Amino acid sequence: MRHFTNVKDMGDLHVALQEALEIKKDRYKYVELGKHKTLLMVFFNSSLRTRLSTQKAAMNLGMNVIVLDVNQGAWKLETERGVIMDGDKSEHLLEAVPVMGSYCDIIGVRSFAHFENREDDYTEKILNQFIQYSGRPVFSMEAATGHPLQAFADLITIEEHKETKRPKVVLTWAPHPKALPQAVPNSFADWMNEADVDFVITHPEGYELDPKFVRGAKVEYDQKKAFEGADFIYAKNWACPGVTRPEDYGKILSKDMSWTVDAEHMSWTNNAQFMHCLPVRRNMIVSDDVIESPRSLVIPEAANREISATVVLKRILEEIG
Ligand code: AN0
Ligand code: CP
Repeated sequence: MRHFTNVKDMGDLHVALQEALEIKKDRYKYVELGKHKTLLMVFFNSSLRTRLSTQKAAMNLGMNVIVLDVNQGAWKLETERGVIMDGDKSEHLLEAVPVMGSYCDIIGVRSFAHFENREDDYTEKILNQFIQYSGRPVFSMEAATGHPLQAFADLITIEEHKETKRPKVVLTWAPHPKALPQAVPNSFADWMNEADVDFVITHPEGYELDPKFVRGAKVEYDQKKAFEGADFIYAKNWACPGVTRPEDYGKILSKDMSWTVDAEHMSWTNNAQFMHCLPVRRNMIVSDDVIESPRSLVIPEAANREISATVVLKRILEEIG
């Protein structure tokens, strides 16, 4: 694997899962692989889990790690070509990216959707500039439309905790005070569609995810019906994806608190286990009692981010030799 931006880069998911479980048993097994190799992590947005778990993964593989928080201490970057740079941006991405590439062997990029222009977000303009101009393998640490390291960790978590061979997995929208990207639900759908699960998506009308990610998944607008028989409830807020009404892209269409996952919602399920990628706003997305219950997987799910990142970095290191 050279770049890692979506589920297709991973190949056979059964093989990927076996590799993940093998690494989980002995996370230093490949500690020689990354010797004298440097990972650069570039953050345009905040992070707790991705920052720590990806650095830990690189250390599991014996790599050196450098981190750049673009908004804290670096020059403000222009991303548009042809702009007369007489504003507050001191440097262009077209110089900054190859310079970053010259100091490392692999680059991880976190760059959320801007919600200004759907086309720019959905063509992954920023991530693709890193792929095109850095000269290095690039992986997504959550880009505009995907968060594949999270979805891979989610898949590992489901594999470890499933109580039936083919569990019913429900992705549910939940309310949130701020407009959030579609990266997490897009990638979750991307991966669940390839996994051995019965996958259902539920959200209020207007929140339809991009068909490129939904593919054949069942969409049920009645949250209660969707939850019936569920083995896993995966909650997440996202802002309007602009599929049915492009002019609504990035807007909050609903803050309907009847979608908040609480004990009553969980009682509609097959004693489901609760998942969320974190960070989560309690009593907006999920009630205190559900997230604290023994059926909540949020902590092991976050812990598996170290494992998904170790597999991804291992595969890239094997490719570059
Ligand atoms: C981000 C999002 O929803 O994409 C990151 C989640 C991993 N969440 C927030 O900005 C709160
Ligand atoms: N789940 C996740 O990616 O968390 P951070 O935003 O804290 O990295």
